[in-house]
Amino acid sequence: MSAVGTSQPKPGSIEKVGLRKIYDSRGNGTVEATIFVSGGHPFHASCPSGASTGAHEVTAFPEGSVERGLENAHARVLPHLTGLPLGDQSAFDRVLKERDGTPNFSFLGGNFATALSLAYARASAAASRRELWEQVALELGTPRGAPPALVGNVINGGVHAVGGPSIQEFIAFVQAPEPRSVVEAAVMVHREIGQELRRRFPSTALGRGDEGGWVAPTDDDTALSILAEACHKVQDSGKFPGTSVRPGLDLAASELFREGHYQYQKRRLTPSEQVRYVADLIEKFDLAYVEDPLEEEDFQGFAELTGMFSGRKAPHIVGDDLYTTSPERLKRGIRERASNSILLKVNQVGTLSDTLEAVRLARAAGWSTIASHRSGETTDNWLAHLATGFGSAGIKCGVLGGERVAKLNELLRIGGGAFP
Ligand code: 2PG
Ligand code: MG
Repeated sequence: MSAVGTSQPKPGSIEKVGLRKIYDSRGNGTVEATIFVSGGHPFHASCPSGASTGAHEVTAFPEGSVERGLENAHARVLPHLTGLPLGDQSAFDRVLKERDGTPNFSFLGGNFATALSLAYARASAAASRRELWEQVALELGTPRGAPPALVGNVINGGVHAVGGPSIQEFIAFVQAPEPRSVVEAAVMVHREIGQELRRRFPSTALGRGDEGGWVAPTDDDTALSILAEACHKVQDSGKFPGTSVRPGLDLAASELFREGHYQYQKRRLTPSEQVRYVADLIEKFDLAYVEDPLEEEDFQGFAELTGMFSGRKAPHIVGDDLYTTSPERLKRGIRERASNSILLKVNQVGTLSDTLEAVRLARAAGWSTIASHRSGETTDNWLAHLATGFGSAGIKCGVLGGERVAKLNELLRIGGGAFP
């Protein structure tokens, strides 16, 4: 982070940097960075990986290999990090970019850059005796407010599941004044859906997909009705006063787009039919959240859909693959009014600094931000800190599975509250 005031304790400097190959929740190799600061204290951060990756994301690993990333990092990057002072995120991230020397981290790997950038952010926050979320909030001038809503994936489809619906994610969008209700209400939606699936498919083996949501042999329409029903049930249960529980979707439409059409199990739509279809779903199911309703190059289709909804009733219309967290692509989206929200995934762009820039741009445009996990996750919990520090409207995360719960439990810690 840049300067945080003169009365702060003087931050230290980087003594040594280590990298280690570790494994994500799909069993794929990824990377953990460790930054040792003067005095020998280590700060770790690891990086998740996507499956439905956007075409404009930075390269995750050079030549698709964690080992090659380790070699390249040791040869050309790590020696230049030793001795750097803590407390200047943009300077640190600039060194990563300069030493990488490519426009898209194809030498170092965006996942290496992400792990390093976040380990550095952790070390810097600690040097200023702050939590990571506090440091980020200070950098952005984020006021303390309600916790982010949980954008919780409860039914998995698309490339995150085998034998499920074509739409990638059926989401419970849960908003509450404090994080415990957020988490408990989302878990209750997940359970309700499990019960309903058991009732409908009594002799089918049901499972969970990559993000911990249910996988069942349903089509999109059935999955959406089951989701909406479960959200209503939890909302009406009276157990969570002041809490709003509404359905949402990540269509991950680039994954459905083939030869100019959106290809679902049971329908094949032209781009303009797709806009109408999604608009109808928003109205029919009162969706609070719609991510990637059109494929990743269709700024115009996004703008058409966004233009149909305005004011307080407008759902979050969120660009994920459309923007890939890139400030440049976001600027275009803002100019063209393509959406009203951006999904933020640090490893799509490779550094915390560029992600902070995307937050600033979105804020200035009056858009919401949603800080997101990836489908292949580690147990690291920095996402909870970023969602809070960014002042994001939502944290996108699965509801169950150790690597998802790690972030939700961290939200409870950040949210404060009394012990125990
Ligand atoms: C998405 C993400 C996370 P992946 O499309 O939004 O839910 O999936 O990490 O596979 O890109
Ligand atoms: Mg997405």
